[in-house]
Amino acid sequence: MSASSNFFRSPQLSQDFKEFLSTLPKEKGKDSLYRYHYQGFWYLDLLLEALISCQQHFQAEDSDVFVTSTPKCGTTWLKAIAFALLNRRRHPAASGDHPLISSNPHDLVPFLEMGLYGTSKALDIASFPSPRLLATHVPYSSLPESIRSSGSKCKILYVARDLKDALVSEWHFLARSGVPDLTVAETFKEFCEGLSIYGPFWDHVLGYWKESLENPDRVLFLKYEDMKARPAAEVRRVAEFLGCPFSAEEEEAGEVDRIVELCSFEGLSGLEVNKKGKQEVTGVAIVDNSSLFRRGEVGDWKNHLSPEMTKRIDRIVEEKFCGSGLFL
Ligand code: PAP
Repeated sequence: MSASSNFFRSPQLSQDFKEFLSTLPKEKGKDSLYRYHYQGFWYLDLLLEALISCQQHFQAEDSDVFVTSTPKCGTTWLKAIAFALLNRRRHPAASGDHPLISSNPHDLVPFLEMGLYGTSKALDIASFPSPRLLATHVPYSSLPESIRSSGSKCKILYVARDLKDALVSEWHFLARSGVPDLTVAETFKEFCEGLSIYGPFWDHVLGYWKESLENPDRVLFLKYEDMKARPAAEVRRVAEFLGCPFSAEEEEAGEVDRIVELCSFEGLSGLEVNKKGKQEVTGVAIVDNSSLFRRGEVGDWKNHLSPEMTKRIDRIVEEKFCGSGLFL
């Protein structure tokens, strides 16, 4: 593919950081942008600069809640659910002026590294209400030490998804957002080689999976497919994990179902803000909010991947997950 991407903005990197980048292994993606290998994962330069600054400066608080994922696995959805759960006293799901009705979930739950440490957008952490609700695509092993340290009590929600659906979702998203010549075969190859942004996909998923087994009070591992199959049960699970389980009165009043409905694909994608609004994705690109809501289904990969592709990617994932107890 020869098209140069207009998806990501030209980075304004410092000289010191450029020198540091020159020491890292790099690979050119099919979108013509370089990925840099840092601590075992692949990053675009601007994301990496923000991550390193975040690693050096971010101080977690015990009450912090993080929505984590590798891209296209259900971040927007889980952000909405976490926001609705934590704020339900102030904003009951049925209230006509709920913030999720007028704001995209990404505006309500900013990305830690790009929102707070990115060059293009600096939020003031001091102004965040408690508990602070933030998101990140950063792999577990590269999270700032204050989040991972053994004494930390902050809560981490992680959502994973069938790699095949994530890659098809990523391909559509990039094609729609300014990389129009990208083929699904090119995206497939990049995922298979572990070169997707924040990839390798399987290492990202396994990092959080292992941590969820070792520290189940700290990391809750969710699957997109489970959330689609039984949304109310998964919403209850998230509420319990976050220490805000539904009371008998709330159950009786139907608050669980209201949150499920408010945060559902149909509920969010039909809102004016998500049909017409725009979004600064991780601080590096402006995209239509509608591009974050495509089909919201399980198994759309069947419409795009050949039997050979399916066989190859399933074999890779099976090998990588072998012995972990994880099935996606
Ligand atoms: P991000 O990493 O850019 O934030 P993310 O929200 O993780 O993206 O993933 C987008 C996918 O979630 C899209 O999947 P698709 O391309 O297969 O359709 C999007 O449609 C889906 N999605 C967004 N909101 C919801 C929701 N409320 N319920 C179910 N799926 C959703």
